[in-house]
Amino acid sequence: MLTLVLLLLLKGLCLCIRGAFGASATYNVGGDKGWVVGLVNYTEWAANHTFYTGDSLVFLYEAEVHTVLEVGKSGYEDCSSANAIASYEDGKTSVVLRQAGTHYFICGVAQHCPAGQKLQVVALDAPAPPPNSGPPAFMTAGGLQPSTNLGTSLPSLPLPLSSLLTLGPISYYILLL
Ligand SMILES: [Cu+2]
Repeated sequence: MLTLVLLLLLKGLCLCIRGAFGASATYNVGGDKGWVVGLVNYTEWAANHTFYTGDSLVFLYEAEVHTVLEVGKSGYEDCSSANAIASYEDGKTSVVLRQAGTHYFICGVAQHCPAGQKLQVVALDAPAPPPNSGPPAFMTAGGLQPSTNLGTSLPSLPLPLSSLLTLGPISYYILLL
């Protein structure tokens, strides 16, 4: 439970940082395990991240063993490479999520996709950077007046010291008002 709260906090923090700087992020698909067959649930992996346009997915894999095919929805569902949009086999494939919406990737090696080596991610529109990073308006529009120097504006005391002692500090304060 605590871990979940911490994760949520971290996620919020990431969003804040992203909002403040408009930076794009890079994700290693599958985390430490990379782009493999049978070891990573890529649906789960994707669900643990929030993707925005401009972010990059990096597929790390053995070039002779796996490939990365970007496909459409039906290619993803049927594990079909027939209408692949793009094909990579270099072992380190970086794909920028340029369009908002769902992106589909499969491994083109026989039986890898049906065994779970397939990924779909939803890219959200990247949040706009803040319009102005200057100081808040109240600090520049004359809202802040020079502080009054209390030391010089105190009225000269109209009462002798003895009466002050009798009146007490509270009454003296009221008199000053
Ligand atoms: Cu594969």
